[in-house]
Amino acid sequence: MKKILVIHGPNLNLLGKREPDIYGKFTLEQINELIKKEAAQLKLEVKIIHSNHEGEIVDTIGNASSEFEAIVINPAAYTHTSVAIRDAVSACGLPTVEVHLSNIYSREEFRKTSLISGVASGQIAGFGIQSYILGIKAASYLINK
Ligand code: CA2
Repeated sequence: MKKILVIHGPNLNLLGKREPDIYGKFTLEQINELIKKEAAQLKLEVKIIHSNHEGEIVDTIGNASSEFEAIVINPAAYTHTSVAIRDAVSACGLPTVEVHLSNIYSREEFRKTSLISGVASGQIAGFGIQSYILGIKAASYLINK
């Protein structure tokens, strides 16, 4: 079975516990259950990791090509700051789908720039937890096309 890697960036472990108006009421654990269900329906194996640490995310992406066929990543705040994650995505050579719960283009100015989008296969933003489901579907499409 083809395997995909889902990466949750910093502070996403707070989902459902703080700021529900912006990010919704679902916890990261609940989102992960939905991701696993969607992946199973698409006949994909999925590994899900969360990290608050930029270097750990860089290492994870750097090692991904030996095990996975695609990446779905919510880089969270690192979206707007991390040249290191951008370079890791670019170097790993895997199709990569960038996802965001919120519409980063309708929020503060600093969120309107994604350093990741230019090296991702595409971006999905603004659909709450559905952004992850759409992201898994996009990864499946990219693997099988
Ligand atoms: O909309 C998204 O998915 C974001 O990637 C979420 C990031 C934010 O920095 C990006 O600009 C957009 C924030 C993730 C932290 O989530 C929290 C959840 C609850 C309480 C506080 C933060």
